[in-house]
Amino acid sequence: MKVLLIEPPFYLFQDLSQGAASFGLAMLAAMADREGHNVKVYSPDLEQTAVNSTEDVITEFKDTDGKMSKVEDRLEQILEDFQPDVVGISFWTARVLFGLEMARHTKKVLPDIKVIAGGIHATILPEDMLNSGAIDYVIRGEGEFAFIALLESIKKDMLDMEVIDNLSFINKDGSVVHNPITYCDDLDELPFPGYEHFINYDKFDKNVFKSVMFSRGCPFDCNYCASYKLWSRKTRFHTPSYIVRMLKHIHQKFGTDFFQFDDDTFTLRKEPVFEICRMIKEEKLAIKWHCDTRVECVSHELLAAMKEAGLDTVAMGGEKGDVEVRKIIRKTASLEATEKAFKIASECGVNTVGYFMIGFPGETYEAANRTLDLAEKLQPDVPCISICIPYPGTDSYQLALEVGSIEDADSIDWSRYYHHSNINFSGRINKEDWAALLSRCKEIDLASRERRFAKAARNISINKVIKRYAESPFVVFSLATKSISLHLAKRAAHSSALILPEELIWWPEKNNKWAFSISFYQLVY
Ligand code: B12
Ligand code: SF4
Repeated sequence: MKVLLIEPPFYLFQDLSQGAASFGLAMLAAMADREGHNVKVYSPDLEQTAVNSTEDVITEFKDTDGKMSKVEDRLEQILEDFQPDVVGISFWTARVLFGLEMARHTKKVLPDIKVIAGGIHATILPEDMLNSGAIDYVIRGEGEFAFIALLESIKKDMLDMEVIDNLSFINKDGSVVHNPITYCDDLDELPFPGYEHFINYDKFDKNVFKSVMFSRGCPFDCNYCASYKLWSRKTRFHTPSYIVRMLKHIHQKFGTDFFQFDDDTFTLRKEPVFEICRMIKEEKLAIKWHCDTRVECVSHELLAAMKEAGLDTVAMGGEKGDVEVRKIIRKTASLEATEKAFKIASECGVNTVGYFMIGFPGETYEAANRTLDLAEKLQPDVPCISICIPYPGTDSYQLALEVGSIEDADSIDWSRYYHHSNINFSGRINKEDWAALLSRCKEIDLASRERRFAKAARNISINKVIKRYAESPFVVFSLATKSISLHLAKRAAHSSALILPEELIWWPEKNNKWAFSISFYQLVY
């Protein structure tokens, strides 16, 4: 069968580039391909990024008024050329409205087509998807095996819907049926991500194929997190050998030399991470990488080994400076342990990203300020300060209902559900204090940029710049001019240029052109 997978647009409407191709869709594409299906993946955000960052212009798809018609024209063109039998769409909360638009448009162009929804938002609110009228089936949770089973079933006219795990569908009597959820026990059974199925993939930056995962599932239970809805709280792991073979495969096939481990807590088990590091060195893989973990899951010995194997940046949660709020969000690590972890990382020469959040439902101005004190104290290279958004399926969503910062669940604009969206869900912080907090966040970000700038200036090597120039002259030229002018402008005006493209740090003003700055720091790292 012909299968078209779609990642609905999101960054495109914010004037931002997307830094990574969807790992989830790359996995589904590889699975479908292994089963003999003809599969393509369409990502408007990545095509737009290719438009922005190369001179080899594909087409300009974005409407200036933020509407979808150009994306839809492009979709129509793909549907007519490819004539898929099935379309699968990935739904994260912030992409929901655009995803449903694309589903509707697909059905308009090819009325008999089956449209399948998957991803975190579809997993949590399958009824919303099915009742939209644009979606025929929902796959909840882990998608790979359920998706293949569903494709086979569609081929056979859906005679066996009851036995497809993870499937939600509307029964003949109009009721919604949810089949039980199961997970893959042996992750090594999965193929490597099929990034080559992305339309126009050869025009993308080599490092958008950076997403990889060593484990699935996180045993912790932070109150704002929805990850367990997708993977459960049981953690499953690949073998180190699978991971190193996968890194090597992507490195050789696409030239990717910067990877990002998308695990919730990469160093949950230390021994296999030591093993991965040992194997990367043994294979002489010339790569750098980033991972996310928790402060209680690192040690000096481990970070030193990871650094030797190419670790560039470790991201850890500083989260909250207020001890009471830490209890509410269920952060078990002490503030001392948090400080120690950041200290160890910088002793090992590893760059750090610190995640912090303000605006929890029920949080006071004073408590939020204590978080900003912590961000200043820890001094990570990148302080990534987010606004707490109560995602559906989380306890913080329930708290937001309780404090009245969400009044009517039906009227929520999901397209504003991203951590840089300027919505105050605290229910306790008034407008003036909120504005003061945001302005302090900007100050903290600005100070961190100056630190990074100084660090980069200390480490600058002409060889590095020449190497980057040889790889991509256009990108380096535009980064250099943008960075210098932005830096000067910021120094002069303390403007709100607060964002790095990769980490998407801080973004209160929508469509703010300055928001997408690329610092000089990235030229030399
Ligand atoms: C890496 C990551 C990012 C990267 C994305 C890089 C990339 N490759 O796309 C970055 C940093 C850019 C990012 C951004 C955001 N992220 Co994020 N991110 C993740 C993270 C850690 C891993 C995602 C991933 O690749 N998973 C691995 C793949 C295999 O999983 P998957 O894509 O979900 O796909 C599987 C299933 O969902 C399903 N599936 C998915 N699509 C489909 C489609 C069909 C048809 C089918 C059948 C099945 C199916 O099958 C797949 C294979 O099993 C997850 C947490 C997690 N561990 O999953 C959070 C997570 C997805 N992110 C989250 C959030 C909130 C965001 C942001 C909104 C945050 C922000 N910046 O404000 C943004 C914007 C997201 C958006 N554009 O919609 C939340 C989502 C909550 C929600 N309700 O949407 C999560 C769950 C984190 C959390 N703990 O709560 N993120
Ligand atoms: S550690 Fe990360 S993934 Fe695990 S529950 Fe907390 S926020 Fe979610």
